[in-house]
Amino acid sequence: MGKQVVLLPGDGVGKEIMQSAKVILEAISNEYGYSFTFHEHSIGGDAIDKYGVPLPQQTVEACKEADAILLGAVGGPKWDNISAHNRPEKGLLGIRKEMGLFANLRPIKGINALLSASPLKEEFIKNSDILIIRELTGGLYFGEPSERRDNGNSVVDTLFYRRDEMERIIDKAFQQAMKRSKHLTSVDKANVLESSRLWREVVEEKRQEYPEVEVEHLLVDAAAMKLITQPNAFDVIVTENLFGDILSDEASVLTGSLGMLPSASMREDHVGLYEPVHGSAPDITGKGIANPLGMILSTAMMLRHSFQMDEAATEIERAVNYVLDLGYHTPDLAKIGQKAITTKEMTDLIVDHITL
Ligand code: GGG
Repeated sequence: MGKQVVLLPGDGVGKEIMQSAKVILEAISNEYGYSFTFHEHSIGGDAIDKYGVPLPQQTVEACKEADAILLGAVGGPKWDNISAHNRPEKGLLGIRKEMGLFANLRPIKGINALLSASPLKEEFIKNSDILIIRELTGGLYFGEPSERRDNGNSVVDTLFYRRDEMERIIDKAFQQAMKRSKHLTSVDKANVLESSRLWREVVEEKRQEYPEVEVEHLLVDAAAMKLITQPNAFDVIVTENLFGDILSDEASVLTGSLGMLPSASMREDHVGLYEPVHGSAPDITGKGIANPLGMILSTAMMLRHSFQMDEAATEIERAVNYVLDLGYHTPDLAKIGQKAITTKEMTDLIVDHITL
């Protein structure tokens, strides 16, 4: 029957890069004999236009039956004036919550061919290899109440976490640190926030179970600075939802473009949701020039984490690096010098270089 993959293209460039993911999976299927069945569903602004809500019930049901989910991007100016509880982003937050996907893994690796695309000095970013683990279903993005008060003149958002929500993400981070260089940086704002003080307590408790892991606590402001001045000082970073969202976008400068970053949203089993870190990029939507590599690398993460197709995943990553080494790039990576190519051209080149 093959692997059942739900595709949620979403909005803006999400639709364009999802096409790239499909083409790559078809190439993998041809080369390796795997079988994938695609089930396309609506989310975000696209779902608001079609069904009046950002996360229709049929999308949730399809995702719950899937072996894995690929998502493009959600949001865009078209839906800016919609009520806060019905925005496109609520679709994305909602599916993460519905599926219990509490751990967002965001690998950030300096790519040799793109060193000159980064505004940072090459010697800082060369060989950088960081895994940011972001808590994904709690914190400010989900806390209630979250509302305007006083005729819109005051506002409340709620930062709420239960201890067990902290324990499971911090445990996941220790597990990942054990598989890598056994160095874990926990990022918080413990000098100000009560939630961060509980976070630190939980990290200190958990580290007793992983005595081999060296643990460092950093305040988020210091971490933000160190990430771009000393990226090689990091290996695995674990942090709560909002800090992780911001720090991983910041870390994208290490790779030259936000368009390069993949992500995996996981729970305890193998089911996961895979999406590029970037959003719907309304400024370039419809031009056919979006960088598909964050989406393609997310597809590789799906093959590895959900389907244990490690060889195929590694082959996609190798093909991406090879094509970049040849000097091809999309316009977001324009600093590397040669003529920029389109989303489709980049995708086709990767396909051409995928071999068994
Ligand atoms: N592919 C990522 C995406 O669409 N991002 C838009 C967004 O809603 N981001 C908020 C978040 O990731 O929590």
